[in-house]
Amino acid sequence: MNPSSIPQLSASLPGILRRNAAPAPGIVHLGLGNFHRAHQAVYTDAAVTAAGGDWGIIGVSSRSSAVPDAMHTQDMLYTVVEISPEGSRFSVPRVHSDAFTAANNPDRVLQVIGDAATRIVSLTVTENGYHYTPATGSLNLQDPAIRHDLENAGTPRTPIGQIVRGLQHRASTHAQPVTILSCDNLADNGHHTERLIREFASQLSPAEATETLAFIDTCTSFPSSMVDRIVPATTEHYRNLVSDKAGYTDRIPVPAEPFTMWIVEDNFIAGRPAWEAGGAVFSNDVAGYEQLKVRLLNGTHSLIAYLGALSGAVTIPDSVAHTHIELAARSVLRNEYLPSVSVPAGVDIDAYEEQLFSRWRNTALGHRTSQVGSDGSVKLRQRVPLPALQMLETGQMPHLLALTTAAYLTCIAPLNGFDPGPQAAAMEDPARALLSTLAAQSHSGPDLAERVLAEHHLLGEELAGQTGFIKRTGELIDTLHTHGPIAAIADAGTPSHPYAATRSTP
Ligand code: CS2
Repeated sequence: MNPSSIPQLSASLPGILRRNAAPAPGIVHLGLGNFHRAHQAVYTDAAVTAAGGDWGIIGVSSRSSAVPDAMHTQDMLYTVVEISPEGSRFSVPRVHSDAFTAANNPDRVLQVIGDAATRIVSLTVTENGYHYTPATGSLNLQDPAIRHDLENAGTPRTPIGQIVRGLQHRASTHAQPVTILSCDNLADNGHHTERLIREFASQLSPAEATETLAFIDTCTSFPSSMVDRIVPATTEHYRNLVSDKAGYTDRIPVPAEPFTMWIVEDNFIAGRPAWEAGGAVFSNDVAGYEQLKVRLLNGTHSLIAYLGALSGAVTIPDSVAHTHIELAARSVLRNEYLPSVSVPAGVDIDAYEEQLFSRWRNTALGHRTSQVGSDGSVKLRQRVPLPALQMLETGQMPHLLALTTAAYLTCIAPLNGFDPGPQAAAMEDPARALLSTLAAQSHSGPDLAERVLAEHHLLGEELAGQTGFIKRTGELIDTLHTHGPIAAIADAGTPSHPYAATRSTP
């Protein structure tokens, strides 16, 4: 077909939409990225199809207007492209009633969060979007963006600032209740978000703080939720796939794996969509599922990403195809993450592990090591310290958690003269500048590990005092620099690995 004759995605294309219009808005979602559009939006679409309700989503993008602009030219539509080695499946959710960019319309953010019709404010802003201090878990009051939001009531830039300013608006007008729903990979994400919101509110003038905190006490709820779906970045490949196979052009398709999971605490003060219609599970054991996911999936994912990047692997499937990386991943998952998790009733760990490896091997998806490896300074804080501390307390050295940290630092903050390769160079990280400075001042791996973990508390205060772990991380940084990932995996003592016999012990 001549490309110019392919129609653009719109509501008038026959046969692709399940309803005539998006529902009236009831949800404001902060973070209009791919993950939201392939996860909560899909569940909401199923919920509204099954049970109706005014649960349309107003999507708010933080700074970029690319997605809102494209959505407006496509009748608020986009395609979810489910990718598996067997082929691709296309679907078009119709749940977004509007979309805009916060940076261009800061007062509109406050207006929509403050609107009485809004009953849920949900967030997928990544670990980095919460502006907390990894060392303490508290709101980072030194962060210029948080300072800006405390000083400028009408133009908040951070999600926490936007929510608190929106809640102030609600408190002073109609005082209708609203649920704040974090959908990010943070342990105990409901409580974590509530804590940061309360910390921000406490910094307001005494009268404002009292009123806002009283509103938070009585008119908000903060359910925790565990979200799971591997959603890579959109590339030209997916745009071409949609125009070739679905027969229309879409500027913003979202690739996603077929697997999807959502475990939610049923604590919605102002009602919620029937997300169970899309397969969401309402459970009182969200914490168990979160631990399972953040540690076994996300934690192991980080190791795969960093070792992969250092081995030249562009994608996660390329990385786990290296036998030594697969063995290291299995070992960290089983021997170092799993012992720290209270496995929820009914979860079969053998099946869960196999399912993870088959998801990671999805070569068709092209999930990049540089994407998973980005923002490690905030991600590892969620993944590594608690399981590591638990092992250290019982006298065991978590060699592979030390290797995860060492591989991260080797990618982001290599010692002088070492080139970790293009995948590592493509990783973004809010701590990159600081860590590079520390690396430039360091003369060895142990020196770098000491500066980063003991002096700067990158993985929290408790781990900062664990000299054995810090030393082990430093030794592994040196091994990675001088002998590469295979030797470092052997050095970390991956069981059943042919190099394991040569490992050093603490
Ligand atoms: C990944 C996650 O980027 C990362 O750190 O571990 O984005 C992961 O793909 C999702 O959490 C899967 O649900």
